[in-house]
Amino acid sequence: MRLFVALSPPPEGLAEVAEAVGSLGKDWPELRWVAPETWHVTMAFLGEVGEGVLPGLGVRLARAAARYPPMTLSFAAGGTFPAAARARVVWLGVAGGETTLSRLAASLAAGARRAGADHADRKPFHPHLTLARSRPRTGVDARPLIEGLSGFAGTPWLADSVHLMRSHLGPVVRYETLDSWRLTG
Ligand code: 3AM
Repeated sequence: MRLFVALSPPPEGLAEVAEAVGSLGKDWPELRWVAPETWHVTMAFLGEVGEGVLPGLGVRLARAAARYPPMTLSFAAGGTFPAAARARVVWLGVAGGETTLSRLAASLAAGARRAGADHADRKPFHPHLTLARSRPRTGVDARPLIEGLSGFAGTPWLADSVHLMRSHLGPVVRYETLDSWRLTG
């Protein structure tokens, strides 16, 4: 099964983003927008994981979560992967948490690795909320969109849990929450 670990921002925070993005999104036929009900902040991508790994994985992820405190985060400004002139992914940034957020991400990834859920192709951690992906493989020039999102500053929210998520790929991607752990450090 295809797994990742994520934060689930509260509905109020996501509603704010939906409102900001809704007005900007209409003029971008080259972008596929992610359905707001599936929005999340990926902390660690684990890739394909065998079912036998799940019990150990749960123990390791729980241990990592127990070492970090809840963090106040907020959505702020837009960005892209790679450069905005040929964007394949358009996202909203996550502010706050400072080094604690990236240390939590590293601990979750290390715990997963120790449990046997290793994903070799690991990119540097850059917390974000993916809003849209380009239809052309070459990407789109998303500079006007990023400009439109540059002033966005959402209401702060408390990240107090991490969730183990399963992706069900298909014409419509669906995410299933397999387990959740509170940040209690
Ligand atoms: O949270 P977002 O949507 O940015 O892009 C995928 C998604 O991130 C990412 O994992 C999240 C859940 O699918 N993802 C998919 N393949 C990946 C890979 N090979 C990946 N992240 C890193 N490496």
